[in-house]
Amino acid sequence: MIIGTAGHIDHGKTTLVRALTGVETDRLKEEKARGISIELGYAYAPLPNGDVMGIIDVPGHERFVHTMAAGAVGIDHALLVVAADDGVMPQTLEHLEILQLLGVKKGTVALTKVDRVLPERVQEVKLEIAAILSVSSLHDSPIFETAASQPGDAGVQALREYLQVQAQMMPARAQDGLFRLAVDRVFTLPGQGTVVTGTVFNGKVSVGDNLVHSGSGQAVRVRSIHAQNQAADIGVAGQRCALNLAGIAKEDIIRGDWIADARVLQASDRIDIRLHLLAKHRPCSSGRRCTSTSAPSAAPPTSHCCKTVPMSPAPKCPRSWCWTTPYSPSPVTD
Ligand SMILES: Nc1nc2c(ncn2[C@@H]2O[C@H](COP(=O)(O)OP(=O)(O)OP(=O)(O)O)[C@@H](O)[C@H]2O)c(=O)[nH]1
Ligand SMILES: [Mg+2]
Repeated sequence: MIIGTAGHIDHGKTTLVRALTGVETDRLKEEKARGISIELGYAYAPLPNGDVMGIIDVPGHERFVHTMAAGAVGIDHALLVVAADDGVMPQTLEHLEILQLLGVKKGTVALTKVDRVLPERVQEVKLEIAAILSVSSLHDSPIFETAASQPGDAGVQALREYLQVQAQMMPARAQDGLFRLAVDRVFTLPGQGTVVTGTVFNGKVSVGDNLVHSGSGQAVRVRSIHAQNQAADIGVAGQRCALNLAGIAKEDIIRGDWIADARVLQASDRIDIRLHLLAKHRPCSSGRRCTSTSAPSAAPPTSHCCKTVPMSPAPKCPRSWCWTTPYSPSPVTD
């Protein structure tokens, strides 16, 4: 099972991952200096049944939301982190929406920093969390109270055991279908060449396979594989894999590219799109339709910008964006 963290900046995601796995996922000098996560972090923990559970730690800063989205692609289980002192904040909501857009249906909530607040505040934030989850695909998620910076915290222990059970109960993903891996990192290993890492969406890959890079159309050959952080002969759907590739330079690949079976990467002159509106939408006086992210009762209002959708035969819209942000002094609501 691949778990992805989510949640507002400084709410304790990286601290919690460290407490759960013993792995420090903030590796960059800049991350250590600034005390915030900037890049995706990866931690792996063995399961009692011999499998490996992977955790992707995402940054919470609003400027790195695209990095969070890249990390959340392909995860099986979300670990939504909410700090008991702050409560639900803008990126709590934004990350939750991204998880829904990506179709993540399973999750767990860690209510962190409970050592910093009184019990009444814990109950208050639990209500906020229940309210935002109730209108989301993660409405069944249990909430664990944690104080991850305290050694041997009972909440972290209970959360670890719960996640382990979830991981062991998760049915294996089907391995049929054509192989494709979504790249979230690319680097060069001295003496080995280009390595990409990412989650396998479909199918399986073996050492020696010939694949194609989506961005350039270049053919690549798989020299070696690491699956769930261990050397392997094959990588299968649902695993995080690192592929050492021959035939392509690091500079040719960027996050978001695919490494896939050539039959997946067919050009087409038409696409089907299914649009998913995040919040209820309503017609407004200008003839546009704006989405209005009205927050559930116990939750604070959301801050989110939504693109306007001109509805035919609506008059031309003077603005291309509609902001409904109750955090701003004078929100535009129509
Ligand atoms: N008292 C207390 N402090 C905590 C707890 N969890 C995290 N912290 C502190 O909160 C600060 C932020 O923690 P991080 O784990 O870096 O937060 P983050 O969510 O990973 O932050 P970004 O990745 O930048 O979004 C650090 O100083 C932690 O030591 C906790 O349970 N209790
Ligand atoms: Mg972090």
